[in-house]
Amino acid sequence: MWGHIMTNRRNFLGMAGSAVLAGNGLLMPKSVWSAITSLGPAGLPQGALDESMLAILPGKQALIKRTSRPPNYETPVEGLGDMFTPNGKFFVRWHLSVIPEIARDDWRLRIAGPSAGTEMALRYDELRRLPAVEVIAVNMCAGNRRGLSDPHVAGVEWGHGAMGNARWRGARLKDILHLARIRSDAIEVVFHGEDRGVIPQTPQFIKSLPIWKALDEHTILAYEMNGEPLPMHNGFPVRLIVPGWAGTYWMKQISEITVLPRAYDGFWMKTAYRIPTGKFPGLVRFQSQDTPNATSTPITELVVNSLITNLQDGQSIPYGQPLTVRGVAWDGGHGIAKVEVSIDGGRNWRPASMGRDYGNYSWRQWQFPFQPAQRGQYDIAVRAVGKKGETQSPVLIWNPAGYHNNVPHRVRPQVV
Ligand SMILES: Nc1nc2c(c(=O)[nH]1)N[C@H]1C(S)=C(S)[C@@H](COP(=O)(O)O)O[C@H]1N2
Ligand SMILES: [Mo]
Repeated sequence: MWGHIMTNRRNFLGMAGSAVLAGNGLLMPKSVWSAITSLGPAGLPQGALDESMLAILPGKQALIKRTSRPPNYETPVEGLGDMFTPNGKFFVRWHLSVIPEIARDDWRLRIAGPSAGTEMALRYDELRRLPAVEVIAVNMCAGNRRGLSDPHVAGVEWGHGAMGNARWRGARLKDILHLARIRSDAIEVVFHGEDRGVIPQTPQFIKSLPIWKALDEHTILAYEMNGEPLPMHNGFPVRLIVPGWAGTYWMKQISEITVLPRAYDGFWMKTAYRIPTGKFPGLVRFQSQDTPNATSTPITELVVNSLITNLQDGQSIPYGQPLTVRGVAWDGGHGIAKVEVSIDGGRNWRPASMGRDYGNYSWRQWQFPFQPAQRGQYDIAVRAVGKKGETQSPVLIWNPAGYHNNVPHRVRPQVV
């Protein structure tokens, strides 16, 4: 009991006198978040909560630091209520610790490989001269909510905030692949970044996409995020946007593209970011990476999911006032059919009203107004249904890397 109370104490940050650590080690006043901002849900491993704090990376506002080398920072849940997540509040995920700063004019994108008809290099200004398109899409780490895996699993112990929604602007990847005259035998397109491990043996972060997804008109090389240049920690100067698919494919600081007539077999495809075969039926398959009889298959599109953004566990709500539960819902790009809210711990569900539709790759805001009838704890939950009829899993589909946690989000505020 004591332990629980203390956890919550440590877990909530009071506004008065609270401070966050900037990248340079200076204490900065905490300004952008409310007094009840939480460092994460109580279900996170205690060690992870103890080590988390609000901290500032260059070009960012205060975010919840889960690890510092490499930098892994998530957005407090209250920062996910906006239609578009501001660049300064957008989460940051890196696998490798040596992250260069690349000047726009030094940036080059090399395109080559056995299935590219010509080898070529693009400069930043050349990329900007190609037809520009804008895509609104959710970027979410497949391991978002990993910290809530029960039993716990290894990896960055994320709460709910390894995600965000933004307007991405750039050139279509397919236009660039056509400039490189890709051949009809192309099977995968491979993407390299510029980040490196501390020791040379660390496998470089390299990912591939099936050719059909690379050629999709929504897959772009973005140089703008919400109308501004990308923050350095979100991939400046240019990153890949793969709408509907897990963040792992969204290569930051992209420097090289290789077009292959076969499957790419690097560590980040063959070992990492895979889910047990058959555990998540109904998701699109990455066939060239599906070795016969393999027990795992690459992660691909996101699963249907939703989040309550304006209420937290333990938050006090004044009795006698109407309460509106708000949040967002998203999926892998098929669209959200409906969102339902329960105010009685999941016994009864009623439809939420849906906000404006910004396209299937965007999240959708929703709201649910009601009048709390009595004082005491409310157990509020949300669940979304996708347009193909897919629902959120009522119980965790446990897997060793803690991916695809779409158990309905619950919060227990206190009406006082
Ligand atoms: N170069 C590079 N790109 C990367 C990564 C990385 O470690 N290096 N991580 C990927 C993963 S796993 C995720 S979830 C997203 C996170 O994007 P963000 O940091 O802009 O939020 O970036 C992806 N792109
Ligand atoms: Mo990720």
